[in-house]
Amino acid sequence: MLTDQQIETYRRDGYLVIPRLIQGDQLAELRALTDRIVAEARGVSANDDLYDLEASHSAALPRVRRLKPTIFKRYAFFHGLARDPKITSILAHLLGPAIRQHGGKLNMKSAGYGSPVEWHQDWAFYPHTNDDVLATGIYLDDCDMDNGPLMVIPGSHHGPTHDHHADGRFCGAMNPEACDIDFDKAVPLMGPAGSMTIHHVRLVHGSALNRSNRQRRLLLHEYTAADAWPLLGVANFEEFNGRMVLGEPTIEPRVVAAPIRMPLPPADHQGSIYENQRGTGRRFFETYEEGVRA
Ligand SMILES: O=C(O)CCC(=O)C(=O)O
Repeated sequence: MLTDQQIETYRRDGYLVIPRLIQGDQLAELRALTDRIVAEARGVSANDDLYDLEASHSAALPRVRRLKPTIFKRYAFFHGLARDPKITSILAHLLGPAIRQHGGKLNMKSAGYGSPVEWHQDWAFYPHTNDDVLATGIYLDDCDMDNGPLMVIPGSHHGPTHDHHADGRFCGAMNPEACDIDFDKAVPLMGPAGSMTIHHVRLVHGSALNRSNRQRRLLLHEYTAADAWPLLGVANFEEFNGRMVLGEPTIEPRVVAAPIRMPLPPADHQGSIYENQRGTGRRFFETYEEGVRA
């Protein structure tokens, strides 16, 4: 349950942190399953529909940057966790009684080489007919300032949708120099393992690299009110409705004015956010490739 004050804070600032939501056996299983899937990347030599690999990955020394949305189809545990009433009962306060999972992924940010994610708004990737859309993030590890917490710009979800294009193509990252945002106001979302972050789909956010010797894994779930329909279309209606996590679907999308830019034409390196953001030639956060060391 959320208090009225938490709901008000979310509406005003665009984010919340719920400490220790996932605990005990459930957290242990989440961590053990993730370890197992990452270990199975040994022998995998290129990105596929499950693994997004670090540039420094090799089949002998597996380095996974992200587990892709296919985890929700392949593993009953991930499928079930996205629908867990502990989560959906909280979301009902923010999105209403009917909710659909849009997508999700598990970002790794490993010790020693975990990549940063440049500033962006999720809305630039998947605009909908209304913006009752958000993402939750469950930390698999204790997260503090040193291992790359999710960073947000409070209140930025009330502002414009920023340009996420470079050289005429979608690149999945804002140009920090071309927008009117004071990045010194960024707030880190931290907490012990099992804590859940919530951020509004239009909130500006990103994360620095992991400078610690501890990993920082974050399981992201994207959710929409059931009457928020994706402007890029519904390819498979049965699959679309199969992603309902609470309440009943509708064929009457609700349309509310919100600033929109389409993520088109697609990125040169179309793929995960890391691939999209590659090669824009502009970086806010330092990367290990550039020689930064913890
Ligand atoms: O993993 C992170 O710290 C940021 C994730 C994120 O914003 C994304 O993947 O869209």
